[in-house]
Amino acid sequence: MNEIAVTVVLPTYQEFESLPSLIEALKEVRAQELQHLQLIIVDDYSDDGTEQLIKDFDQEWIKLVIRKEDRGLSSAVIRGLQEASTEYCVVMDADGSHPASAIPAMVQAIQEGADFAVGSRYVLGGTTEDGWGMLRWLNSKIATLMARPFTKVLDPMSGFLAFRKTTFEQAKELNPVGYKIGLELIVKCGCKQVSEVPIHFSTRQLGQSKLTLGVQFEYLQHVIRLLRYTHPKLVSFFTFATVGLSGAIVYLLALNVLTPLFDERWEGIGAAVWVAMTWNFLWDRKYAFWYSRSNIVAQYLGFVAVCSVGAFANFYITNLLAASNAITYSGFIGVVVGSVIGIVFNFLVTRLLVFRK
Ligand SMILES: Nc1nc2c(ncn2[C@@H]2O[C@H](COP(=O)(O)OP(=O)(O)O)[C@@H](O)[C@H]2O)c(=O)[nH]1
Ligand SMILES: [Mg+2]
Repeated sequence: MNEIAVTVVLPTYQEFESLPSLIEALKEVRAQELQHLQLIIVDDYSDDGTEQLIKDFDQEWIKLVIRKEDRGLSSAVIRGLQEASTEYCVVMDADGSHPASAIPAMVQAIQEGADFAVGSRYVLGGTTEDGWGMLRWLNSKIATLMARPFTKVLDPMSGFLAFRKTTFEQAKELNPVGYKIGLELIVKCGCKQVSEVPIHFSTRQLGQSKLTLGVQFEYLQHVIRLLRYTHPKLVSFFTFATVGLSGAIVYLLALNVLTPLFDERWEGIGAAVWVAMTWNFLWDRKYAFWYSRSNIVAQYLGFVAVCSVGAFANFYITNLLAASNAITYSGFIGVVVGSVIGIVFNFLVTRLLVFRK
């Protein structure tokens, strides 16, 4: 393996205490197996002595990039990868969780045909150090489950990664927001064959974890973004249907509030139809057709025109039944009929004509 050139990208934020032992471990890997190993540390201006520490090490194979403007784990990783000029790249955490000794096996997995390798806790032979609380464990399990639609990898949450630089360069629409850069790369680089190399995942000994509640919320947004990327039509339709359901409830509420305010019943029903239609438009534009950002007024008029068939059926039936029934009951039948007529037609036609890319 000695001829292989590998760059290890290490994102750091206040890892002054953990860095020395990791650098020693990487030195060992260099001495034993990968003599051309390079290290790029991307530090987000920790200002904790990291800069002096690396200066004191004074090794030509170690490069320190200090970012003063940008922040965040994923964008730091991307920055490091952009700076790498070797055939192979490895990404790992600085806190000692990831054993440097697994790097050669991960690179070898790529050489043997995998597109991507992850250091895995959950594949046969992988282990996690004791001491994870119930909550952290459950958290990790749920997060892993949520990654299921994108990859069959058992440990998709891993931040210990290896791949060819050319694989990274294939990435489409990389979004550096969020913590799970491994998952992002597997999806956006279109990696089919992901190899899992068993590792022992150690608990951080020094310094603080940066995994906060905010980070977990970001993960939820990340999963939605990835779903939009991999299954855009399905996400659109599912969201459109959900908004439609909420619109039906809004319609029934509006009927009860508005009909008593008008002299004629049909006026109140018309107003409720209009309220529900506008409600649907605003949420559909924001979430079901997130990618379509043309003129909102033109889109609104188009939306109203397309939805008018179902909306009119709803209006007509509600008005007809309301002559002999309670308004909520009449409205319910009306909105069900209107929705059945509208759901597929409105979705397809607004998607095609109103909410274009
Ligand atoms: N450059 C940079 N590195 C970060 C940032 N947040 C976390 N890291 C690094 O990413 C790695 C994983 O972070 P860690 O806090 O251990 O997360 P955990 O293992 O999920 O608890 C460590 O090397 C951190 O120093 C950040 O905002 N910028
Ligand atoms: Mg950690």
